[in-house]
Amino acid sequence: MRNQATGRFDGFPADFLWGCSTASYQIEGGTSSGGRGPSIWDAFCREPGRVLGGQNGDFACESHRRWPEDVELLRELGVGAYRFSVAWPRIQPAGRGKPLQAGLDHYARQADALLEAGIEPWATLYHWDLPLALEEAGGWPERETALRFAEYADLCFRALGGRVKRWATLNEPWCSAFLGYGTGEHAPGRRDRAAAYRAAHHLLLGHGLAVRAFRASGAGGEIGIVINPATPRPATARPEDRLAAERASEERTALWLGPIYGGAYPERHLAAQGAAMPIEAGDMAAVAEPIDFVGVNYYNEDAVRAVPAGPEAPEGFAYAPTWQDKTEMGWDIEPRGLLRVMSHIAKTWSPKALYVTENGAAFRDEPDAAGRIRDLDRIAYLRGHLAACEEAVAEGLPLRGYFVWTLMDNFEWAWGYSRYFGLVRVDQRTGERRPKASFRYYRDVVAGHGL
Ligand code: IFM
Repeated sequence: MRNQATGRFDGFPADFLWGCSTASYQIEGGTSSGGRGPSIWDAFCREPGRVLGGQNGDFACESHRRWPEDVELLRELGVGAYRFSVAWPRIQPAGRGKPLQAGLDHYARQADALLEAGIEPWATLYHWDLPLALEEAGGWPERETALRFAEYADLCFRALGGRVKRWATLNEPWCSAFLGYGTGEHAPGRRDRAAAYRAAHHLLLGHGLAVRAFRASGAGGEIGIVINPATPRPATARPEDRLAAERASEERTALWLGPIYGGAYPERHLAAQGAAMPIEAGDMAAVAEPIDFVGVNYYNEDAVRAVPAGPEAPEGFAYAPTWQDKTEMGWDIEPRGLLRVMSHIAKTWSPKALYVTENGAAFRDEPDAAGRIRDLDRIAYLRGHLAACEEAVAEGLPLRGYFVWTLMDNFEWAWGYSRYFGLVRVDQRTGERRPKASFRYYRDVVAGHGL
């Protein structure tokens, strides 16, 4: 809040939530335990050349077995919330039908332990591990997948709703649609831009139907969606670059929040891309079911300039070189971009609440002679982004919480185990967890309720 007398930031509101995020396939391992069925990531990892070093999530951080250790780490960190995802193939191995009790029990036990530790469980229903059987039936480009997702979500609300009070339907549906079906960098690895747009619509439809099921279940609590929006800045102050920057944000931002809040897709974007959405009667009303919050996953900000529209640049923009330092992912470090993207969302769609549901950075993390990791670059990254959160709150944006990505080093998708985002190092051979300096830094932030 901003102090009325001094005009300065006066601290985060008392109920501001500090948390940490993870995702099922990235940490759980135990891919055939408890009757879990195969997911698109299990299959994708086995295709040569898809994942660096041919690695996979079979072992990961072994959290399916070692989750009590994770809860202990979270307790030590002092966070108020833990955002994890439910693996759909643990609940419905083939993506449909009767739920597996072992799968539901697993998440119920974890949620109970979190509650007992004073940590609120935040469950994401879909963080990319689609049951393989559904992909074999066509995957997200098919409407059926949206219907199956809503059914699975309903099972989760009814079984876990007494314990879990905050739900996110999807994590970064842009990645599921465009990296999964457009560029093929992610599972299932298809390269078909038209299919990516069909997937986008069905992801949103699944989201909306799940929100409806949540309200009907009477579970109580809140539900929202987690996106990875982008508002690239114009490379220069030229009006054409400003317009190019606006166009460049649509695929990551308005394509998702436009239908959710306004019931319509950004027509200019669809026309420029020659994309057609497979909309059926009633779909847009379902997609626009009111939600309680928008989760913002933010890592970096790009700069764009206007170029002549053509096959390589259908929307007439291109990414421009920048001056910023980069993380190990090659992503620009630009904390103020977090403020800009949240301001844009707040001004354009007025969500009831915003949460930073992921923010963090990959660095090399070389241990010193004693095996300690003094990851000062990660600490600087977090400090910069927390300062942007302070500013967001001071400006009156409805920012209600912040979650670090991520608790521990894990399977970074197509990068395998080569990119470390964790506050805790995980020994890939033994699964042993060892907190880094950034873990202690974030513990201080949480203890001091801010920077
Ligand atoms: O690891 C991912 C996560 O699964 C989704 N958001 C971005 C993270 C870093 O790439």
